[in-house]
Amino acid sequence: MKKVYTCFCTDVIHEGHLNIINKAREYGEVIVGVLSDAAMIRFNRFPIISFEERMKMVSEIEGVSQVVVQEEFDYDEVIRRIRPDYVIHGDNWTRGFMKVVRDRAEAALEKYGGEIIDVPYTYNENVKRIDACAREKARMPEYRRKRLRLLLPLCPIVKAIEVHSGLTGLIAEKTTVESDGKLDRFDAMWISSLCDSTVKGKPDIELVDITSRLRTVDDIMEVTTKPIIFDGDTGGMIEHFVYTVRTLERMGVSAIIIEDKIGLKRNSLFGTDVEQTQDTIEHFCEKIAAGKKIQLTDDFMIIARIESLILEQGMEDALERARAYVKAGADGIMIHSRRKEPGEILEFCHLFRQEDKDTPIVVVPTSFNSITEAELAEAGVNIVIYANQLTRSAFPAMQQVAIEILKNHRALEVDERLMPIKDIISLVDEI
Ligand code: SPV
Ligand code: MG
Repeated sequence: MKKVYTCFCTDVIHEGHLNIINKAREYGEVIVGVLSDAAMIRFNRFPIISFEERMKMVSEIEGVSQVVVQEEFDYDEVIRRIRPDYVIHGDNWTRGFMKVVRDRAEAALEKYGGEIIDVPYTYNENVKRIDACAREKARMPEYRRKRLRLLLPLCPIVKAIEVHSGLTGLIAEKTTVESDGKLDRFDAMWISSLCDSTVKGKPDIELVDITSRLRTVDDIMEVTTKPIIFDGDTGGMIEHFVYTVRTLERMGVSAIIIEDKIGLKRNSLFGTDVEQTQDTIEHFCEKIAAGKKIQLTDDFMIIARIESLILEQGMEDALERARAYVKAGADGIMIHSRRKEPGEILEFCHLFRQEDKDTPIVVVPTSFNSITEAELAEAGVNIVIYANQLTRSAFPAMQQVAIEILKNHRALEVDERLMPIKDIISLVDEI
């Protein structure tokens, strides 16, 4: 009997899945792969029920003769392992980012004469509703909050990009590329104080108040599912910080990063060009501990950001602070630098990792931007944040268009560079 393989990446079996099974049965014995939690978490189909429950659910479908685990989003490994004669899938994978997965499966099958069967994708009202329901659940605070913690051990390095609106949130959520024959996406989002302030035309000095910052968080949350890392600036007064932690945790934000500065905060990239004061170790530890104590779940992370290198206080000061902040309960350490070369960041990572193998390290390579994700991962970094690139790319593009409209007294000349009207009006999905 021929072997027919399909993979389910779902929490609910609907008629589309049954249709695939029935079609598969016409070709031979049906083997269904259940996508692992790790692959589901990374590729945005956040599992709502456990892996064991999904295995059981699939094994109970009539006509399924075997259930196996598919570890990777890609089919290569599972094809090599079970050598199916056919791989059957909805034809939705002939388009969009899934096409890469299909092409790779096809290449793996071709090696021994296996074939792909594309079945017309079932997309009726009922299936749409079930799909929307699963997507909505993934947006709920209890699911999205823990996603950063879950991702950390699963990713070689968690990649976060700056977002400051629903639209930039959608870019972070949806952008997918094929790189080195594999799909790649951002894993998380960073709500930068610099960009959240800049888009409001305000300086990055903790002037945009927390109510306004939370409004931005809410706009982003409404249209995304990826975990959010919130730039909490200094965290403010301890008495206020505990309220911020509670609110962010309740909303479903995954982490806050607070920096060890006090008084009027200026952006770190000014370094010592402006007056900035570093907090004492004791006071900052008190803030971290107060935040940890107030949390209601184990999901939310408080990450301590060390400004010693920015403020030229030396490596030993940075390490001493890292030790103290971890002891006070910090769930991660962010080390920042404004040097062009990554030397001091790598040195910190090397020394910190000698004494602490586990605490996640976060870096923001804005200045030292030649370093690659692989090099950072190799140095023991767990989260890389691209902290301001979307804002910095949008502003010059908008400014140039404004200049040219003024120069030409009309918009014809800029039109070529603009997104077509038909694309912008359908950019955002309606619910
Ligand atoms: C931000 O993005 O607001 C940051 C990172 O805090 S930096 O601008 O490099 O200080
Ligand atoms: Mg900031």
